[in-house]
Amino acid sequence: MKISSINISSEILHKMYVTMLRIRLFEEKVADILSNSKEIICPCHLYIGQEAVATGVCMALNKDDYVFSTHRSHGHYLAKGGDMKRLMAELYGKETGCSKGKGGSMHVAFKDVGFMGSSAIVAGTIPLAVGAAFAFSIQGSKRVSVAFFGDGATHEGTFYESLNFASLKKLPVIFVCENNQYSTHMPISASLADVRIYKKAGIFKMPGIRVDGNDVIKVFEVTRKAVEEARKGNGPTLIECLTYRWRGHVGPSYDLDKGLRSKEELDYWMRRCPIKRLERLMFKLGCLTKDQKDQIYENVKKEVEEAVIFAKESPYPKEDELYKDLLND
Ligand SMILES: Cc1ncc(C[n+]2csc(CCOP(=O)(O)OP(=O)(O)O)c2C)c(N)n1
Ligand SMILES: [Mg+2]
Repeated sequence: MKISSINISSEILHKMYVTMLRIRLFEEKVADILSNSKEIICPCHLYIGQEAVATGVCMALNKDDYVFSTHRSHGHYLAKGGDMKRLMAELYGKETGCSKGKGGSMHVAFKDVGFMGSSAIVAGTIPLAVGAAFAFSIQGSKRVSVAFFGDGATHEGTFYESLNFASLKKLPVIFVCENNQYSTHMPISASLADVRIYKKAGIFKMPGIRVDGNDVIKVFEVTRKAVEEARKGNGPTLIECLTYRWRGHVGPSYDLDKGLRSKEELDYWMRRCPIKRLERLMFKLGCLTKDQKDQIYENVKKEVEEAVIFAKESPYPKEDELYKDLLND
């Protein structure tokens, strides 16, 4: 099937659709739990609205490629293939969690699928992704490493240092900036002298591309090209994905009462929902029927419910676990 400039199979479209839906329904459930109970007490930065970025990027990767994530971690974790039950258990602080209940939403990892970790330190994982790419390069491996980060991370010096070193050494790393146009409550126009983040790549003689981050196929397409170049030894790419988070910076609220963003702005972006957009395309192409759609929703809802049951039924970590796993043991 030919869509935009690439051939893409209906199998890939289905996988994209299911992945985005798993992220969306998982997070809506988390939002619901946060709003109505105290079962989850760790701060959760929800990814709803940005699903096409994690999905499009991770679809272009192999299982043994590495991904490094941020405080807004759930979408990256699920898209790279992390186990949903163990993510929910982590949010519940249980010993079956992917970080044994000691990391919470912002510190998750699932190394079996190359999801190397997330961090609360803004921009903190960018140099880690570069370090991993440096190791791949020294080993002569064809693997690539991806750093996901927000627009706010581009205020940090380590972002520029990382771009410079990666370009200088032609490292196989893809820098994926999710420009959701806010850093906590600050709009990007109040914090960056030049809001065209992709342009910062040129200073370091590497390609920089801006893409519609709510178009999963476009994100997949540009990432696939960047990965191809990286595997050939041609160095890094900076991909700026323009997108928007529907909820507030942290927690389930829409933050419309804070005088920071308008209902009109939120509505505009909700009309550009990345999942509905792909759904419409798949209907049009005849590769998704109404019955299939209903069945996919049912399956994903069931998977999310099972993750909640698993999390609730799991025990809390024992007290003697408290000081373990701190220094790489
Ligand atoms: C080094 C550092 N500075 C400040 C903070 C506080 N902080 C947490 S999230 C955040 C905003 C990050 O914005 P962005 O990178 O755009 O990601 P988004 O939340 O929009 O996904 C800030 C400033 C932090 N955690 N780490
Ligand atoms: Mg942001």
